Amino acid sequence: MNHTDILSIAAHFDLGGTPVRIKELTAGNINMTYRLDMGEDKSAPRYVLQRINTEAFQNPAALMENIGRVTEHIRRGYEAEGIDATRRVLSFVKTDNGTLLYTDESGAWRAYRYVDNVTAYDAIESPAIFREAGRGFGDFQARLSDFPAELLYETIPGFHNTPRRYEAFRAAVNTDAAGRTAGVAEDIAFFHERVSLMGSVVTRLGRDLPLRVTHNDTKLNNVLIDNETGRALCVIDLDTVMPGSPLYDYGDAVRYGACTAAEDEPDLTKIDLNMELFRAFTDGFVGATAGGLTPTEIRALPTGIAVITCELAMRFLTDYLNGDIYFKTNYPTHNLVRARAQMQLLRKIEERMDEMNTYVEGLLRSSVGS
Ligand code: GN1
Ligand code: MG
Repeated sequence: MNHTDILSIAAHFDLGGTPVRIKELTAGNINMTYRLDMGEDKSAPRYVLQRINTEAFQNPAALMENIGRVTEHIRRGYEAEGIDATRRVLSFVKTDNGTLLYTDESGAWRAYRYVDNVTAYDAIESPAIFREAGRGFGDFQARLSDFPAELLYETIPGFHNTPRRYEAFRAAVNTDAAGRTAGVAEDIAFFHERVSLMGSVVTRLGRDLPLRVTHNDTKLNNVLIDNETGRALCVIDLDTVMPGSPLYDYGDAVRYGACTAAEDEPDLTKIDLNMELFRAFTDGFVGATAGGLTPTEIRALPTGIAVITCELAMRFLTDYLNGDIYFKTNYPTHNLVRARAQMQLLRKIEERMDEMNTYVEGLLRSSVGS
């Protein structure tokens, strides 16, 4: 999108002026995102303007209703505790028709206040930061524990229904839309060998694992860390807040943040799971949910890491087979490279499963003893 187009979209939001600078933010794999600076001065307000990917999210109006409700719930929770919520929860801006969504032929757009003086880490710099990230996502979970789930529209049906993702994967293999299956037979077999893992959370949901309102996309850069205090401040990217399992939130964060390499690292020898980071995040997350997780959920946390890593690896390979229609890619084999990196990470996770299970058992024992 060019500068003039962005300005004309921004004009439909109640920003109190015209942006003096526009900067594209490229961290996400789904939506298009711009930062709008409303003045040269450092104290001038900044906003984020974002085009919702309507291939991924088919009902952006319902999605924005979810987000309006969830942010309002979190804001009221802080206020009830006498805590200023301004930088702790995203604040969306109304459009000229009074809703949170502006739609035209270029797409579906929303805007929110940019949170200043924070860092969204793409990679982990210290266990202390990752512990904070755990605290941030755990706290988010706790704050939504009394949110009425039935008010939420399912923005991507079956988003973390891993067995259903497997069916979509099998369909992609059978259709072979991009003519790519022949080159990846071994990669395909990897997932057929892990069918039982895929159902190991979903089949228990609503039985011994409770269904809760969860974030569902807990990459490290979706929790903002305050530059001054070093504390987790605000959880962002609320598109997939839906009923789900905290095991997926926890698992996705560890998958991404505790990996020793980038999500799309081509050199598989660099990929492992850093156990110090695993422990730091686990402590932060479990502590912040404030007793909100059952012992059965805590015991299943390591399984959550394995299942979500398998799911995402399979989603990347599915998209590669479909001809790269879902995730943004930077080069032709990008989705395949991502899939293989996540498959390698899963192998490492599988090797470390006993060690992780022992750790969470220890946490359970120490919380019973305390
Ligand atoms: C997508 O856009 P982003 O980076 O927040 C995806 C997640 C994946 C992630 C992998 C709605 O998230 O599920 O884990 O890419 N979000 C959606 O990088 O599909
Ligand atoms: Mg996202």
